[in-house]
Amino acid sequence: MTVPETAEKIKSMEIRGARRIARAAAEALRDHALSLQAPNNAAFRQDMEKAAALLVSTRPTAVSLPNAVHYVMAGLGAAKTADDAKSGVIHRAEQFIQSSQHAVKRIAGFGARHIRDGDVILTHCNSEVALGCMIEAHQQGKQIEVFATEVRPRNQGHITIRTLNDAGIKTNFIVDSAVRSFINDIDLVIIGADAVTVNGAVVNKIGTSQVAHTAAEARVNVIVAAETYKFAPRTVIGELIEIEERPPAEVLADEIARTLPNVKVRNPAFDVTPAEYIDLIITEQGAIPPQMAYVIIREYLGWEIGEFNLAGGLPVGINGD
Ligand code: RI2
Repeated sequence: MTVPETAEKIKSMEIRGARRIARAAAEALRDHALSLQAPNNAAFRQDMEKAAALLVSTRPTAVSLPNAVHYVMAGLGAAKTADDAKSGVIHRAEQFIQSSQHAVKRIAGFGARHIRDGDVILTHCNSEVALGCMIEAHQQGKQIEVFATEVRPRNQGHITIRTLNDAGIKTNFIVDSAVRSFINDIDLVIIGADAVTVNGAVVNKIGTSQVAHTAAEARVNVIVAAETYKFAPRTVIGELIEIEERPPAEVLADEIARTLPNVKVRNPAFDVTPAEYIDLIITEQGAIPPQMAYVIIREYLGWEIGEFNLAGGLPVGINGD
């Protein structure tokens, strides 16, 4: 798939989910590098940077996207020729794709250990890693039951219940506003993340903070499954995560909205759950309390503060792995 095609599919959410977005961007950059016939290294770099910027501009919240792009673009490194730059980018893209697959498996393994036989689990939205934990526990023979929310307005819950159904897991499907009615039946909440900030706040699908708040009130543990590339390095220097606001028509049909001139439809796609409502974040490097998010950013993301391009735009590349 070309870079513009991938960018369009990410924007329209045909490709969605923080990990899938990141992976699709890495694949698009790899394929672009492969097909690019640049006359020299500078031209190659310039073209790749344009492609990277287009991909990053598609959705602002899921930090997995700029992190993946940053990782792949670091393959340009100190290359002196277009050929070196090309193989650097391809190598980094392949590495990212592989390590992302590996991360999902490791998180599933770690997460499953937190699920006990007989647990009733609540999940919100459609997170590949969160589902991976539940499926792993199920495959280990633990009898689990899941409550999955609908997830207005894009109904990602439909994808979640299909996956759970196909895995043979007993599942209850509820509207988002029914969470509090069922919270006393729940043993554990497991969700994914689009971004984790330096202070351990988790940015995830709209409604997540309500779920976590409700869980905290009922003393139900909340576990977040998130690969390290969902941690947001720029929050170290005070940058806030931008919350994407999507088209009003996702919430209210245009023909109805047109008849309501005094009504403005708001459609934020994500919200922020503070660290105090999260018990554990499970990464491929192990489980951490949210307060340790800084360590993940510092130790595993491989970004140094000096690498941040403070003027905005893409971060500058780094050398090596
Ligand atoms: P995985 C999704 O965002 C959801 O918020 C989900 O929890 C998160 O990405 C992580 O998904 P959207 O693309 O990477 O549906 O765990 O807006 O699959």
